[in-house]
Amino acid sequence: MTCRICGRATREVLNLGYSPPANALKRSPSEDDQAYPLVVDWCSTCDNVQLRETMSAEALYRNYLYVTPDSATLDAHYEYLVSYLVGNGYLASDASVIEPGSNAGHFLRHLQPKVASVLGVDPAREISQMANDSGIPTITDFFTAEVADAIVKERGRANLIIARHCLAHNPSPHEMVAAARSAIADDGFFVVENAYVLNTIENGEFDQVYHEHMFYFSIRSMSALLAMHGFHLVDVSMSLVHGGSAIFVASPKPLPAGPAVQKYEARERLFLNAQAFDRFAARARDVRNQLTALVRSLHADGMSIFSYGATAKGNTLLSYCGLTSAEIPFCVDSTPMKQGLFLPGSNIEVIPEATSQSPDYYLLTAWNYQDEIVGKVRRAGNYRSQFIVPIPFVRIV
Ligand code: JHZ
Repeated sequence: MTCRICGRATREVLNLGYSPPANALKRSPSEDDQAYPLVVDWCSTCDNVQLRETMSAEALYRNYLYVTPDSATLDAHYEYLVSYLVGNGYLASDASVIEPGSNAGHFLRHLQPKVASVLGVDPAREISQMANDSGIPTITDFFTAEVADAIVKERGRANLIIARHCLAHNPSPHEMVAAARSAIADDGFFVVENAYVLNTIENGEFDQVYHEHMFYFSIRSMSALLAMHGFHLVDVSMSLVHGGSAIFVASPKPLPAGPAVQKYEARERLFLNAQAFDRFAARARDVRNQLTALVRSLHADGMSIFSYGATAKGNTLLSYCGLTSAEIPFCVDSTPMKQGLFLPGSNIEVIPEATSQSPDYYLLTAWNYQDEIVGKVRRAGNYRSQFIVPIPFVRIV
């Protein structure tokens, strides 16, 4: 294929076979699953890592089930993010802020008391309604050029546009970046937060590959994308959230790239290469072999195993490993919209945290909240269940 950013030829670096879309949970295990390929390609010209075959954003997000969880880990991240943006002069108290992909408005709720105005834009019908109902004004749509124009006509240009974990989620990131360029004030900033490719690869997080994650951005691919739409990458900050995420800061003004951009770009030149991708693919196979052997032997010994977190990445993990309700009958998850449904492919039933008995083991499919979830389970009085943590390597804690 050709690169969706720079148009040059790409090469395959990971093939996880076919998997159903992660958030296509079902009302009944007898419903059919539609599975699509999960093949990752790398463009060595601009270092863009991308899904070869993409699904339409319309199919993935209009009736979406991922609601940002209430989480101490995320609250701490929002605190950090705001202090980073304010401390570096990217966000002022009189700012008007737009957040594409705002989900139920968790981040904007955090920001609202600290700025002049907030506006969410999210295509998920039910979830954007939840945001509006809770006092976060939200337009139910994708952040396109037309939507951006309408916003500018009504409210003027924004001082900050912040796209958290959504720019990589669309077959054409050009559309959102172009919309941001037309809606940003001349002295404003466009901030993108996404899983960072070096963390994904170096931590062996192959389960971050699912149909919603169409891009795995690097400094170089992000700079190339931004430059095509008149933005300059000026800063980057790294966060541990979601397995390791980059916060990219761009300006329409030709400001010089700061030292952090140069530092991480230099790291990428050293570590983002064909050998790194080979190791990444080998680690995926190792996790599959070890996890399936462990779960099947525990199951054969009569141990009960539930999964914890009906995550998108958990779906990739279960699907690639071929684990199903035969070994893992229940998945515990705090999201009311997911409860009572069945995970696609594996047919595992999602149950609320409160109704979970104490299985012998939890497979922690939400491994990015390990401390928070283990702490929550212990505080609820369950000292019995052990946790199988699959990433970065299979272990029992
Ligand atoms: P979580 C989603 O991925 C989808 P997922 C999306 N594509 C993306 O990019 C990333 O987020 C950022 C549950 N939970 O955040 C709630 C508990 O049950 O890892 C969630 O369903 N108890 C937009 O789905 C899931 O785990 C808890 O105490 O991989 C976490 O999903 C906590 C903290 C969470 O993202």
